[in-house]
Amino acid sequence: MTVRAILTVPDPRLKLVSKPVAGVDDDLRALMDDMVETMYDAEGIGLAAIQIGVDKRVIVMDLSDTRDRPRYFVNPVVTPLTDELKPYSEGCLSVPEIYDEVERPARVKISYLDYGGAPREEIAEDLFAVCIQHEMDHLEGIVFIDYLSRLKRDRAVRRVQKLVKSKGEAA
Ligand code: K1U
Ligand code: ZN
Repeated sequence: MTVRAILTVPDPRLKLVSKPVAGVDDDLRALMDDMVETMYDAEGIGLAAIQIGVDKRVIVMDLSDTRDRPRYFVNPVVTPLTDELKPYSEGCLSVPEIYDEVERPARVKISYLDYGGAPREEIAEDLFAVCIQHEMDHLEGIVFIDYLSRLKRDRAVRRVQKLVKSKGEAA
């Protein structure tokens, strides 16, 4: 398993709409293994394939305290089950050190293929609902700062560029 580089804003690849995968095979499982390794290394709770530059509709997530329960969502489809919107202060590994509130449906249904390629359906609430909708947005080329005002978004991008530059210089 390999830790891959995570793209940060304003990388244009983060705007791509990811493509459905034909099915789950060993190559796709190797990609998902790398994604989980990358998510753990970055101390995130979720990751979409496009964040490591791969435009496939694949998401990994681990919401456990023990960081040993990875979950895999291939070709996910999310359907809101309520009009109730809940705010949450979101973060993103592609927008490091920036947090801001986004409102999303509080309860959703997720249909997807799992690590073994089996079709699954489940209901998500709370942080699970927030995270899967945030990751689904990545598959559509949307980053959470796109929901903020232009002023906030531009400021976030500038801060990330400065952070990435300073880390590059220190390396
Ligand atoms: O997509 C990503 O970059 C992963 C992102 C997932 C996410 C976190 C919080 C709300 C929505 C989506 C992260 O893992 S950000 C870093 C993080 O671990 C975190 C941030 C805020 C709350 C909980 C966790
Ligand atoms: Zn994100």
